[in-house]
Amino acid sequence: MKIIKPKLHYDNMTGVLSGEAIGEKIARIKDMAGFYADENSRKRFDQDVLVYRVQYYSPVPEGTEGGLFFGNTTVFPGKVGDEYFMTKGHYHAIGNRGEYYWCIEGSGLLLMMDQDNHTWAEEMLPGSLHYMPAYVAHRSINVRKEPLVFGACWPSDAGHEYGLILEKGFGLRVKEIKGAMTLVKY
Ligand code: S6P
Ligand code: ZN
Repeated sequence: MKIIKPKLHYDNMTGVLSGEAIGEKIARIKDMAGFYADENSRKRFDQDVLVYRVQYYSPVPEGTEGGLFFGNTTVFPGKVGDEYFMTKGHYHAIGNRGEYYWCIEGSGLLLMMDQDNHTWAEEMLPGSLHYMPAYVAHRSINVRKEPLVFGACWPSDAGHEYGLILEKGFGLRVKEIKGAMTLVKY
């Protein structure tokens, strides 16, 4: 019997994936219009600055029922005005799909919001594991001066619903106020 060599490699220390069918998604300041409280500060920023980068393995086409995607996200350190760099945040387009995150490097907060806008935060630190139930939006925030790196695994038909987040916000914002990380209402 032929033993097949692995086609994919995952670096446990850094979360970096290598091999075939690995995609990348990047978000720069110019891609974040409408997500930060201080839109004027965002407009004044160098538009090409990287806010976060996602690397993911898609063994099946996006939208395939029953498959799984596996990836990592690096949220770079920085602030727009007094608000820390963060991901856009999303519900899954197919709302009844859950997801796992695990923190690899750095530290931050994972904000979660249910459909009634009830919002809560979990601390992300190396080794923390986070389960996001169905119908719960998720956004990750880097509250330190080093990159925040976390892994993720989600259903290949989950999709991303960003429009609702732009419309109704995320319940809480994470800002640096008088030198301290502070959660404020939207
Ligand atoms: C996908 C998963 C992550 C995020 C990534 C960027 O379901 O939750 O890969 O896509 O962290 O966040 P966002 O909110 O810009 O998609
Ligand atoms: Zn997700």
